[in-house]
Amino acid sequence: MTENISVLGLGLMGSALADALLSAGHHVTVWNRTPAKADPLIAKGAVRVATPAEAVEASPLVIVCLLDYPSVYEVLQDVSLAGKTIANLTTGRPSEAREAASWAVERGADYLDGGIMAVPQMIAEPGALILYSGSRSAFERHEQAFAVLAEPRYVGEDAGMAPLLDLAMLTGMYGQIAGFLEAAAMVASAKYPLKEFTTDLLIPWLNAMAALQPAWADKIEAGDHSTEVSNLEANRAALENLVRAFREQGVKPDLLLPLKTVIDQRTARGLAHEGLSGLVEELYP
Ligand code: FVH
Repeated sequence: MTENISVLGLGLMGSALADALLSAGHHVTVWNRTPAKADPLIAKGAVRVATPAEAVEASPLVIVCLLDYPSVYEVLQDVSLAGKTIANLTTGRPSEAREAASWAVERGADYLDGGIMAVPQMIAEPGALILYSGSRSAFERHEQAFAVLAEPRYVGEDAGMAPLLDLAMLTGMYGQIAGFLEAAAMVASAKYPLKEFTTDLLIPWLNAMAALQPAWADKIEAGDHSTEVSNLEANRAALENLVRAFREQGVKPDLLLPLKTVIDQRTARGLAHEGLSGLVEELYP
């Protein structure tokens, strides 16, 4: 079904979202602080308006994709939002999303927050995911339009949940990148072919290890950190060995050291018999 949809913010991501909506046949109205960024979209049939108020007025669904939350308030502060659905896909913290939800609801809008798990080039391609939280009825009303952009996944009424899960996924990604970079430094220091190591050895190993994580999740939820795989004492020794090996190889183990610190901390509490899943308990103040 063709919908009228407005997009506020035509940076790299906002432009990709508007482009996907146009390609799917929707009537797209666009606004951007720097108007010229709309030119390629106008050539594809989008309607450019001069103010955010005109953009909001034009459509029941308003997708916002700006730099940050302060810019969202700057753009929408004097605009009537009554009766509109605001889908704010700007990246932010859970607290910012909850605040924005209250702010929008006070002004008579339905509010959805979103976490985009994709880069602009992935929009409308398989593998792209957007998490949504906030008004369930707004999500259900516009789910088909959202599906044009990426797989839409609704994660709950708490508007903060999509950004929270977005940040958690990024955390997993950065952990994986940190592990890769340390491993790469070690392998390169020995002049072993890095690409071959990465594809033939590291990736299959990481995939095998990732397959254990659902069982760890069960343990964390149950507060049961018993293990029949390898306890913290063994992992403490393994990390000690790794750190020494890195230094002997002339590589700094800086991305690995925080993990060793937390293992040492947990072990010092007399919990060396536990598995690695118990480390999560050390992360709450
Ligand atoms: N690009 C990506 O890969 C990531 C993927 C995950 C999600 N992020 C988030 O998406 C938001 C927008 O990101 P972007 O890539 O489109 O960013 P830019 O190309 O830098 O565009 C920024 C837009 O925001 C406008 N803007 C900035 N400040 C203001 C302001 N004070 N008032 C009005 N508009 C403002 C800017 O306008 P202009 O500079 O073109 O005039 C752009 O439209 C972001 O939250 C990412 O974290 C993308």
